[in-house]
Amino acid sequence: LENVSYAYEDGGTDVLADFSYDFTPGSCTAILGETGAGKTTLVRMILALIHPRKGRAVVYNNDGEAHELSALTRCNFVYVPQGNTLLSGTIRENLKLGRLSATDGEMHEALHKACADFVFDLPDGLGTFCSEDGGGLSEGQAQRIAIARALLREGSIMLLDEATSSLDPETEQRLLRNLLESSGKTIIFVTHRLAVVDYCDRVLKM
Ligand code: DUT
Ligand code: MG
Repeated sequence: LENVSYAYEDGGTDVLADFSYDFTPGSCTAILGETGAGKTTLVRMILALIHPRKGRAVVYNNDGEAHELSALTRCNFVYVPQGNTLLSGTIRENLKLGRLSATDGEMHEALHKACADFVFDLPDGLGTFCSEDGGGLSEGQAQRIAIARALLREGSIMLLDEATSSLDPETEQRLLRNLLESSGKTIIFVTHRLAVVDYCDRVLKM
């Protein structure tokens, strides 16, 4: 991101003002900042759901060529949004939204990485039904299934927007360690918890 600015309304105050940051390949960056600081706005800009009013937002391919962020570059990102995003259906059906062809074995692996081993202890396992917005599961359980679903997706850059806010600190740290060890992805991790910073290479305070 090079000197980007963004305001939600014409003439409104800038949420991002002349902001520059370089997320390097393979790094894990923690984004910290109080509520309303602009963390989700930054994530939306990276996903090209909103566009900078000024400045430049690009992603580089393996040949080092810059491509302006757009709907076309979005497929490189794996996004776990803030809030609950499970749909009505079984856990298996929810995970298949990440990768339609995923086998039970691949789903097990993703659930394990996402610290969601509790699924294996449910009487119906992957066939357990959850209602819209994850009903039937605790918030922290739903969050981990949403992360497992994201892990099944392709895309080299993972964006987690407070995707672990309902986990206890130990589980959150274990999950982050799993992500760092196994994925080889670039990780951008929005969090309110300072302790997570120990596991990240870089910290961006908004
Ligand atoms: N804002 C709007 N319209 C929107 C979204 C946000 O005006 O549709 C404002 C509210 C806030 C600022 O932009 O003053 C930044 O919001 P953002 O959602 O980026 O903040 P956050 O850092 O993600 O806050 P939280 O920790 O509460 O998720
Ligand atoms: Mg937010």
